[in-house]
Amino acid sequence: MYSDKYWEKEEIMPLKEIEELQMKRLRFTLKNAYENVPFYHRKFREAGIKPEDIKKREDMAKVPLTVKEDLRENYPFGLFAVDKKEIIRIHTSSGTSGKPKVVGYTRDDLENWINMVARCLYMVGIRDHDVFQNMVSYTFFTGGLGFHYAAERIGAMVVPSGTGQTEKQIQYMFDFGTTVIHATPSYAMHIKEVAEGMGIDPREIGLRIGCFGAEPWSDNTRKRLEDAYDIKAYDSYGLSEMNGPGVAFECEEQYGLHIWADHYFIEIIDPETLEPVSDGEKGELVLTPLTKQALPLIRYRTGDITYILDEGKCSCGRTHPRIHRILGRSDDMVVIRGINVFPSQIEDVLMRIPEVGDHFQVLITRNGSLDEITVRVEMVDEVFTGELSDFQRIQQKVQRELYKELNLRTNVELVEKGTIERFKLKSKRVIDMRDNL
Ligand code: DLL
Repeated sequence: MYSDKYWEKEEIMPLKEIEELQMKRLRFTLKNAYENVPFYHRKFREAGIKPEDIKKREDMAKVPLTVKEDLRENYPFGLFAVDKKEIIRIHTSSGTSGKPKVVGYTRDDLENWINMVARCLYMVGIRDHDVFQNMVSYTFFTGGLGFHYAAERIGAMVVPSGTGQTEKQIQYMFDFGTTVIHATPSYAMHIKEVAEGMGIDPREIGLRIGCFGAEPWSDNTRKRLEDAYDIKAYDSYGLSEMNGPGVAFECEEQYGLHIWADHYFIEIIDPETLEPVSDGEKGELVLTPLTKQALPLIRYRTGDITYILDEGKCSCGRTHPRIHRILGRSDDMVVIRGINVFPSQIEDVLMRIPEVGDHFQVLITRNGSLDEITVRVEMVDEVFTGELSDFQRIQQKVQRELYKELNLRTNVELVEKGTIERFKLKSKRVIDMRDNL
């Protein structure tokens, strides 16, 4: 611990010093990749560049990008820069198809990662007196062990409960005096529902803080979670290829996520042209780890869409830039009748309508040559009168609100509570049936 307020001194380093440190560390990463990963040696040669050609930030645009497919093609360890005996842990991340992406860590990598996540937890006020219930998968998913070791490092008491057995999880929260929960936002919604089914008001548990991430969610979902549990809910962002969680995290201001610029070189590019966007513009986040020994991915395309908030220094005192919460993944985006739609936009609209319950599903079909989008939502019990006129009123309201946000006509289906699938890890809310028709 650096002081009462910060976990590490780097969190409040003057921006200029961070930038100098970035360039110094970038040289290490580029050299590590070029000298120790044949894939990068070849790519750099083909592009006619050497690590020493990258002297200033702007020079990075000359360096070839790395994509998820590169990891799959070099499965399992082809992009590692160190001997296998230096690797002390691996994790994997599976996409929708094909081989998983395998990521590896040296002892120093793990040490850095633990401290990065500890930084995030300390930043939102988690201390050694807290009881931290870690309700995500502990196996290949980086969220389990990533948070586990960081919370231990802070000195909190960790409850490694994983996912599932939801009723027991709720009982443990009471028995162990849990004060902090970590879950995906969709599982947190599900836990709330299960608690209510047990006749428990989740506000009685005595929680203070919720850390939620690993999938897109919205500000209106945050409000629902904060109200339901009487907590402050923080957005947590990361990806296995960049260690896992701990890449970016909200501070107590809850206004954008600080992204740790001493460990990651940050770029935002236009996903179509692949050129850097202008400052503050929306685009795909591209990251280069600056301290990673085992897996120095260069200009890695995360697929995640966001932008840098240009708000000057944060009142929490941390100097690292802030990104807007992830708007969606470029591969999650659906194009309906020419309009781009992210599931998180739909979620944001639905979660601010009080009559709408916590779960929804989006079905995309094709009727002749026309795309149709159907949003299925559950209603909250209190408004479920069974009267047809109430049904129609709510249906039209949801349709109207969605139209205002998306500029798109949608079919809205109101369904009974419990009809829509619940998720324990990442949710899958969009079912695109156009390819199967
Ligand atoms: O999801 C790491 C993680 C664990 C993050 C626990 C936060 C908490 P992967 O399974 O490799 O790693 O998935 C990474 O999930 O590229 C995003 O598309 C998405 N994602 C992660 N966090 C957020 C978030 C972990 N806060 C992929 N908001 C990323 C939106 C997120 N999307």
